[in-house]
Amino acid sequence: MKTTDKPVIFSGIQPSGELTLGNYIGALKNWVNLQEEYTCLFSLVDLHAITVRQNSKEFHKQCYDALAVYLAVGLDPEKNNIFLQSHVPAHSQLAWILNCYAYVGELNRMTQFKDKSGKNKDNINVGLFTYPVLMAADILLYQTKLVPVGADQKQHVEIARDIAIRFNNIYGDIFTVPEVYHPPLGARIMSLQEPTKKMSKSDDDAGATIFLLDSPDVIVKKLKRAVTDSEAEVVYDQKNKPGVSNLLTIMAAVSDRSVDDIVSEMQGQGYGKFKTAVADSLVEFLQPMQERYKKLRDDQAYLDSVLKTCAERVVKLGETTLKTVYITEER
Ligand code: AQP
Repeated sequence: MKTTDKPVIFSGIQPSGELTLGNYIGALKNWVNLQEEYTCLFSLVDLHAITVRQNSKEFHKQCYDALAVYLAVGLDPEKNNIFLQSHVPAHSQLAWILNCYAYVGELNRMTQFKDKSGKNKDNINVGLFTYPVLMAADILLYQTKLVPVGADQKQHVEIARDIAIRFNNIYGDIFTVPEVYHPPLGARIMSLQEPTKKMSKSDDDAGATIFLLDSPDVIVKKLKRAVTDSEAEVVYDQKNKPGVSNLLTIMAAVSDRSVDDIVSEMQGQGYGKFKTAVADSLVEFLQPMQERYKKLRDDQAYLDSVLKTCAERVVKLGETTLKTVYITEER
């Protein structure tokens, strides 16, 4: 089944807190690069975000903050569909059906479920468990070809593929089987404090994460505190020098340079100078984006119009697949 002539991309970010540099390098940057070649659906996946308890007033604000970030990094709402997941009921409708084609055993293997249920012991809700099925619905609803995400989401895209293949084997060619797309550089940006752990929105140590709206002063402070190692040589070696390698990846990604180029520039400079160079490149990249963000965030009417116009388009796109699935199930 086909929805448009161009192949389709679907991806999303949870508006569950301030967006991070990990979200940018692992996801948003690639969305911007791919937006010309594909029919793109970029969602603020609010239904996923409520699998962890949110403060409703704060959450409402965060949805708009994240929308303004999407636009400020360069996603064009004229060319792309930028929308709140909850504005398109077909996501939940298809998710229920797919729940009946997903197995408890395969969901039990999901590392994100294990991590998050470990972190939220007082709220291990069913939504957290079936999260990958809702994500499969997000993807399969639009006959998605490519899912550009960070490395942590690979397992979820694989389960979406498995469910699509399983459904197609029973009912015929209903769903496009999606492929995962990871960026060539920066599929897993690491914590600045524990560089063997993913940089994350909800890290207890705010110094571990660069937020896209951090001020230059804060960025400089976080970089100064970033964990490296006891040597002083700027070399890319993920296994033995995870902190330095992470900083090299970050600098390369935001300045569109190669890691090798930065390594040769930093020969004999020591970690102090290296960290200053990383901070400078981050500030240089983030400042103009933050200027655009401020203007966009102040224009509530514009943000509302983007959500409304895109949701109208997306609702129609989603209906096509859902109808086919309903008819198929009745056969
Ligand atoms: N550190 C990262 N490196 C590369 N890509 C990353 N992504 C997230 N962190 C990194 C990618 O960003 C997209 C959206 O992520 P998400 O909102 O589903 O998850 P999250 O940012 O990890 O946030 P959570 O789950 O709300 O909370 P935390 O971070 O506290 O666990 C995805 O494409 C993801 O790969």
